[in-house]
Amino acid sequence: MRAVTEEGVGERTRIVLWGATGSGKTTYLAALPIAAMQDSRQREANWLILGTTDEAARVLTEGVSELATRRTFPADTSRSAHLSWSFRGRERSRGWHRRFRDTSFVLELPDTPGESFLAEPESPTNLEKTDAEADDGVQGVIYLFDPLGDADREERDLRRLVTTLGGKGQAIRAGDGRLPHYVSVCITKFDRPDLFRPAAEAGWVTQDEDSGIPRIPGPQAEAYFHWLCEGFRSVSARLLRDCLTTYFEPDRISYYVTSAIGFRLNAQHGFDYRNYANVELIDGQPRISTVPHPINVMEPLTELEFRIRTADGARGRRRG
Ligand SMILES: Nc1nc2c(ncn2[C@@H]2O[C@H](COP(=O)(O)OP(=O)(O)O)[C@@H](O)[C@H]2O)c(=O)[nH]1
Ligand SMILES: [Mg+2]
Repeated sequence: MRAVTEEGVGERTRIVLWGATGSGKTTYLAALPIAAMQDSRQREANWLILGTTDEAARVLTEGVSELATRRTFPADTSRSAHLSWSFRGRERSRGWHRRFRDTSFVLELPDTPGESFLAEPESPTNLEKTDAEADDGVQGVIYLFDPLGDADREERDLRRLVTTLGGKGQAIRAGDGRLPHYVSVCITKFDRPDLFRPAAEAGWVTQDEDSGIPRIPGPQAEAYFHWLCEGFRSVSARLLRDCLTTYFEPDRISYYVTSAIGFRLNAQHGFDYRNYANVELIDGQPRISTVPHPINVMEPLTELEFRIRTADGARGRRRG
């Protein structure tokens, strides 16, 4: 993968990747090129993903080889500088006609100085210091929510996103004057048995006709998110859910049930309910059992870009 510094990046749709420490950001990034290849096969799309700096290019290539070749999770990147990746693609347009369109956008991982989860919620973070830069021109958010994560920390982290996007004043004014950004909420780690089993038992899961690979279809993903927040775990994430719908327009939020690595599949690439856990411990280290088959990794991103681009006058309003 080549590292380039692209010109004109500021003119393209800007999307930030956000989520508390451990929610799965680095793993999601590493799965993106793999998901892009899947997308190429399934939708005749064609994607080129480039790091906009050497460091960003390195994070991407190393992530992919860790996930796909070494079958381990990418190393901790919680102390990284602001990184961004440029996406250029040719995809088949939605609808019955066979047309292709070129698309391009930038995905950014904001400065995460230690993602200081030990810091007091009130203490200023470096993220807040960069408010002005971070807000400027960002139109979309990929927000990763780990249902098994620490709900309090996740809520704090979501508030930081609101502050970063809107500046302190706007965050406080919110209420009815919500932030204009489009959001894809990705509920991560769907493959984990401690998440998948209860979801299946509660009737959320359906299976793909051909492969049998489990999914929670788009229209149910939002209800599933609410179900998770209502106390799927001992600590409820209701505050987090309320924060999301208070500060963002509910009709600009889409929900996806995501797994960066997918389920363990059998030799026929099918799903087996008796043996689907895709992470095993080998010498005490987690190892991914079968080649990753990401679930809902590209979709939240390409559909977010599509929603932003087709929103009537959205760009004009933001720029104006
Ligand atoms: N089973 C499973 N575990 C995941 C997945 N994504 C992340 N993880 C786990 O969550 C940990 C933290 O993920 P990471 O991407 O480093 O989170 P970050 O701190 O937001 O960058 C990883 O080391 C994995 O153990 C996934 O799709 N499936
Ligand atoms: Mg990370």
